Formats: sequence, C-alpha cells, structure tokens
Amino acid sequence: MSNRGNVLIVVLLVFTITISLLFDFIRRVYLFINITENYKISETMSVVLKSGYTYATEQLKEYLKRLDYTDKGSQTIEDRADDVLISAIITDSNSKFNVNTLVYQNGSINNRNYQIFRRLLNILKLDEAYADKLVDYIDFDNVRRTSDGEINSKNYFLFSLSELGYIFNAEDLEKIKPYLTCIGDGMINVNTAEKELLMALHNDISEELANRIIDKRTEGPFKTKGEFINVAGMNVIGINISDIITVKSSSFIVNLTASKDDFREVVEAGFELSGGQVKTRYWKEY
Ligand SMILES: [Ca+2]
Repeated sequence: MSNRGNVLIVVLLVFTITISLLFDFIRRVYLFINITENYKISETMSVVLKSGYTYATEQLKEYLKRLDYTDKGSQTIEDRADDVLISAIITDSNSKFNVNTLVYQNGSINNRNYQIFRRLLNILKLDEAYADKLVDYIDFDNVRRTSDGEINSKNYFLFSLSELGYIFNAEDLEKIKPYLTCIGDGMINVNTAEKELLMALHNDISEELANRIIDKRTEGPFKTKGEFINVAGMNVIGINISDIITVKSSSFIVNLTASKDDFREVVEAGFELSGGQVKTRYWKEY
C-alpha cells in the first residue's frame, strides 16, 4: 500500500516537473521569438533611419541650393520608407544668436556679444544676470562673474541647446530659446532675425527703427549689407555692426525623426553652406 503510494507520488512529481519544464520551455521560446522580433525591427529601423538621413540630406541640399534671402527654414520634410515615417525639420541658425559666441575660442569673453545678449534678455524682460551665468558656464576658468555662477559649469562650449536647462528656469528658457542657437558662424541674418534680436544688435536700434527695417525687408529682402545700411537711421549703426551681420543664411540645424509603432529614432544634424557646397558639421543620435 505504502509502495503504491510512493510510486504515485513519484509519478505525480515527474508529471509536475515535466509540466513546469514544458512551461519554462514555452516561455523561453516565446521570449526568444520576441527578442528576435524586436531585434529585427530595430535593425530595420536603423537601416531605414540611415536611408532616411541620406534622403533628408539630399532634400536639404536641394533646398539650400534654392535658398532665398528671406528663407528661415523651419520647413518640414516628410516621407515613408518601409512603413517608417521620416520627418526632418530644418531651422535657420543665422536668424538666431549663437550663445557660443559669448566666449572666444581662447576662452576669454566676447564683450560685444555679451552686451547683445544682455540687451536681448532685457528686451524679453528676463533677468540680465543670466548673461553672466551663461558666460561662467562656458568660459574656461572657475572665476565667478555672478554669485550663482560657475555652479556645475561646463567650462566649454555648448553642444546642444538642451544644456541651457542648467542656466535658465523652464519658463524663462521657453521665452528665450526661439532666439538662440549653438551652431554656425554667429552672423545674424538681418533678413530673417526677429525684431527683438534686431533691437539687441545695437544700443541705438529702437523699436521704431527695428520696425522700419522689417517694413523695408518685407517690401524686398536686403541683397547686400549696403542696402541694409541705407535704411533711414541705419547709416552709422549699420557700419558699426556690419561685421556681425549677413543677408543670407549659411548654417542650418536639421532634426530628423524616424518612427514605426513604438519605435522612435531621433537625430540632430548641423549643416553649413560654403562656396556652393553643403557640409555636415555634426550628427548626434538621441
Ligand atoms: Ca567657467
């Protein structure tokens, strides 16, 4: 009796172990299938993203060749390849102030651009002390220009505007970000810059004068710096700022996104136009 009972227990145990092994096996197979499936999708995404990038680059080159004086970029190109949606947003960097020009390549402060940035903050009704905080963040030394300067400072140039989150509070960043860039030659395009940035270029550019500039360029874009300097009231100021302005943009940022179902790949790339050639300045995957 007890022997039969033992046999039954053994049979039941074997049965239970077999069942649990089977479940384990099924689970593993299922996991493996999922991993393989996800791997396939991510591999496809990667290939598509690269072709998407090539496509967007070609589109951008065509776009830049046809570039008009008043083109601001901010254009969106969309395309589908293998069910993956690719979108590229092009933004004109020369219509914005390059925060990296606050500091020269040798690490010392560029006082003129520092003043432009202070004026821009003032015009946007933001605390001018942000200018010192940002210079402290970028300049190579650890000498504080302002009481809360040099805290977690990078002591080097910005690679991405997202770093401004260390300097500005969220609300203020929202206000100033549309006027800023961190790539390009730092020249301000007087055909595409917003009124607030035009006013910040020189202490003597009043709102009235900035409006006159905008009226003039709306009639027809400035094709030379001379045409800009000829705007009534701009002759002295225009000559004074002629080395920091341009009438045609040459630096562009492209934000590229490839998405399929829950998968999303994001790339930011910087392009520069020089001598009729389009050059990739940087490419950053997120
Ligand atoms: Ca510093």
